[in-house]
Amino acid sequence: MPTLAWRFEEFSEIDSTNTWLAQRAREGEPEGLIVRADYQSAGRGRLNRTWEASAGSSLLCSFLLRPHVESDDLALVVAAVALSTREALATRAKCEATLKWPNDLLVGDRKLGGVLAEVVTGPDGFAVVVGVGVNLTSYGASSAPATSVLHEVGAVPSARELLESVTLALSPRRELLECASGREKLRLEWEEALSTLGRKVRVVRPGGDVEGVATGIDEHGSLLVDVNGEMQSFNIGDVVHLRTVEPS
Ligand code: BT5
Repeated sequence: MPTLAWRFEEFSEIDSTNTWLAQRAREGEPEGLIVRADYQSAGRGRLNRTWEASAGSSLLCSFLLRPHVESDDLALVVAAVALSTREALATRAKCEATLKWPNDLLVGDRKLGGVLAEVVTGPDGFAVVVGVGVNLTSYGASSAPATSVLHEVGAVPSARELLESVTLALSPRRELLECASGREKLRLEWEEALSTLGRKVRVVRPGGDVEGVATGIDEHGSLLVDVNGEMQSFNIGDVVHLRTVEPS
């Protein structure tokens, strides 16, 4: 696959970078467009939740990808972007984050950022719009524990600088999505980066919560949880980290 030609559009204010890019995807925009904004008036999380960030405080961006993957493997697309953001935070900001399945960037148990992937279908097939929010200088009004790069390491790159590093880190991972062996590499890297594994977790689902020990990620990116000795896999849901389980 030839290297992607990334293209950037930037706004001082927008409703949501995901909403804007999804519309462009529907209109047939080719892969590789990236949008970044200083402020979102209607920033979104998953499941109709909101993403709060004051103007200029965060990296708020979305990537338009058109990977040749089955819908089963969409979690790995999220992982490719989350892992690239984590790498960029380490190299550009000296901020070491872990990932929480399925889509959070954490420092300790505090949320530093999140990823929101949405599938768009249009005349040119399907596209995945992957949005990333990272708290740089402040961490919004979240009631859950949150943090920022400034709070963790005392210095911050600009949102644009961090975005350039994420993009650089994403290029090789985007290529890995194209073949089974590449996706397996991503899966292994994701397992390494997930602080969810080896922990007692609660998976919160519409059908009822389940508790167990998170043990791994399967080939499609679903979370494997040992529930009283029975292995169950979850491809959707929120996870609450309960505690670390010592190996016996
Ligand atoms: C996410 O959702 O974590 C995905 C967030 C993706 C945001 C980006 S910003 C650029 C792009 N355009 C968009 O419109 N969205 C994407 P979720 O796992 O549902 O987490 C949402 C929850 O995180 C909220 O309900 C709050 O509890 C919490 N939250 C909101 N703002 C936060 C912040 N700045 N820092 C930490 N936690 C926050």
